[in-house]
Amino acid sequence: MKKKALILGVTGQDGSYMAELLLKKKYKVLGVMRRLSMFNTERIEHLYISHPKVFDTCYGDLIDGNSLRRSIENFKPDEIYNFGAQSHVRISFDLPESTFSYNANSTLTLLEIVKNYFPKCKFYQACSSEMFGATPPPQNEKTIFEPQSVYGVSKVSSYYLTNFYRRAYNLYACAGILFNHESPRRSPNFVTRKITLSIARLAAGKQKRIELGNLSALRDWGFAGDYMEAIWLMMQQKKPDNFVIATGKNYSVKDFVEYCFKLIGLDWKKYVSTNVNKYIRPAEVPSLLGDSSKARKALGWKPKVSFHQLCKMMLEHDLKQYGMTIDDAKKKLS
Ligand code: NAP
Ligand code: G4F
Repeated sequence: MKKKALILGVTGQDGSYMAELLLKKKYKVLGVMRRLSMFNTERIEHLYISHPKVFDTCYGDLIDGNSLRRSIENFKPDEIYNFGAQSHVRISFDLPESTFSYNANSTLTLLEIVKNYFPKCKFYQACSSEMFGATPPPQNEKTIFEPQSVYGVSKVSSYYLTNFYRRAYNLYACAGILFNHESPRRSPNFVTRKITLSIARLAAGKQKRIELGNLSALRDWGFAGDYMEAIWLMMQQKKPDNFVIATGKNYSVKDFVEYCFKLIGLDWKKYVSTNVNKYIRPAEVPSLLGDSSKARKALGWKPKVSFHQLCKMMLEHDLKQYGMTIDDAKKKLS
């Protein structure tokens, strides 16, 4: 019998990589997606074609408990992966209530459904290094939370709910505390993808400058594909637990910009300006650096893609959209 996995947030970066990984591992996968006025299945479109019998999606919304219950009841999954969220930290300052509902209340709804109707079903909750907020690095599973946004607080709530349901009702419920992870599928309003897309547009003559916010923030950036492996491993252990997933190295936003520009032979300072008023956050998370030694030991996991490989992978992908390689862009701009 094939294992069955239900993915909330399947149209997002992580959900799409996780769907691919699980299909490779011969799971049957059902993705839950919300109704939008435009189709938003770009990241998973290929899966309907490559896996017609074992991959499908249904409509469901994080704040529509009946829709979640119905999708779980109909599909009867062995594992649920909850990646669904309003995942943009800056935007959570503009949309605090809906962010909290999507990210925290929905976790409670899902855990209640699992507890009441499918107590054998394993549950993964996507938590975040944003929960550490202002606590100085390095951060691991024992680090105190000091979130700096409603997004961070919502993830702390989802973390405690997951832990509470595991303890009180003996559910197999894991919280993954993932540090920033990126890929060519990252939404363009996160800083890494904004940078690589803007450089590609610059090389294609479609943009002249890049406007950014805080360049000194430090992040521990890994590759999303690597992090999905860690999550799957978490869900295959004898006992459920919480794990920090990170590379253990951090770089500033400026480092990311500088290296990507260097790849195409340009001096970033001539093209990048900062607009602190536009991009500043009421409270910033200055430095994230994960200590994932627990996951490395217990799960035998380690990241494969380095920071510099990640920058190159993302830039190569974005240049390709304009029919260019890194060398083409270098020649064109020299
Ligand atoms: P993402 O690309 O923004 O994906 C979020 C997913 O949630 C999308 O599929 C989105 O659907 C869905 N969603 C949002 N609101 C919904 C609603 N009301 N009903 C149903 N679905 C809804 O985020 P990601 O980078 O893949 O991250 C996945 C999860 O990990 C999130 O919970 C995020 O907070 C967490 N996380 C991410 C990182 C990171 O660095 N990427 C680090 C730590 C934790 P639409 O496509 O319709 O918007
Ligand atoms: O790319 P960001 O928006 O990601 P942020 O805030 O670190 O959040 C991401 O990682 C979290 C894990 O730590 C996830 F939980 C969350 O869902 C999300 O995936 O910003 C990174 C840094 C920030 O310090 C921000 O102030 O880059 C700085 N930044 C500078 N200029 C910018 C920009 N961020 C964005 N989005 N856009 C800019 O122009």
